[in-house]
Amino acid sequence: YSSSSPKVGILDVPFEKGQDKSGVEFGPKSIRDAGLLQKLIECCGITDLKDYGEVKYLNNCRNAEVLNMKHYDHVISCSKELSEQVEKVIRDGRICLTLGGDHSIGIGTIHGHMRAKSEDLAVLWVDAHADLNTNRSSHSGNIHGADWLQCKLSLRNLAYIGLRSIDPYEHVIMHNLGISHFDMFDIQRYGIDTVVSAAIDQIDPDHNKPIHVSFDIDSLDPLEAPSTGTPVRGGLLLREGIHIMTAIYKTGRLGALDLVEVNPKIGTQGDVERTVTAALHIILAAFGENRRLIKLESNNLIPPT
Ligand code: B3U
Ligand code: MN
Ligand code: MN
Repeated sequence: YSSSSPKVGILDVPFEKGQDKSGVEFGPKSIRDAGLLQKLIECCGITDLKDYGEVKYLNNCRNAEVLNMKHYDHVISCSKELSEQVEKVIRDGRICLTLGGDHSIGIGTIHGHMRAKSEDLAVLWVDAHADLNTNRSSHSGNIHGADWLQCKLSLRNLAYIGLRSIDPYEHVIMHNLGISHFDMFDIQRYGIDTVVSAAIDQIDPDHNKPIHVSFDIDSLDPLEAPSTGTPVRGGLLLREGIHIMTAIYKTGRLGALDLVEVNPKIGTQGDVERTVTAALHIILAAFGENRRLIKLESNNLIPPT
């Protein structure tokens, strides 16, 4: 992988209408307040970092309604605007880092990434949940758990890591359509290193596609990341999450990263801090935390006398 640092663009999407709990709209601010921008510069050696600020949308789809999809109008209005912004960031030659917000924002980020680069995008969805429901199958009616099947992404280009809470319908879809998935059992059995390589090989067999990682913080174990709307026990260690992102960094083909579902209104102050720092480490790993610097510095090491 190259030792020159990538150009990065950051977008905030304080969107919460894809689920029921308030607070997830403060996710972006909490991650920034923990020093994200400065750490990208200091720990990852990023020299060209552009802050695109907050994605604001007008709800101009007010009569759009779908049975059993809560706030469908907001979700599509926001997704459209977000898609355009992501497309712009990537066309500027930058890796797009999007801070959520709930996971319904993955609709817009993937759409924008496909428009900027190619429809032949490799998507890694790191999550405790499959987020595969449609309006007909969803029990909750929450779009963070639903409905982006409709976009043009080939399901062969999608793989999941970290699954452990899947609805019956999602299970059927995943198996019938043959979507690659690596659940906690696979991680326990084969180890995270083997699992990430297998996932990348599945979605990008020739190792030439742009990669989109949509990282739901609830993929991590609640001991690592308690401040999130739908925690599920028995999840990834932070160390494993970092390993996934380091493997992605090493491909040199990361095109966009979403970090979603950090909710700083859930839990104690300690819980929030733990969750936010976990999110930070995940992001920094994707941009080569320590890796590049270690390489650079080791070239200049002065041998001890
Ligand atoms: N599958 C359930 C639960 C869920 C999905 N994503 C999250 N929770 N975060 C649903 O609501 O569709
Ligand atoms: Mn999710
Ligand atoms: Mn989830």
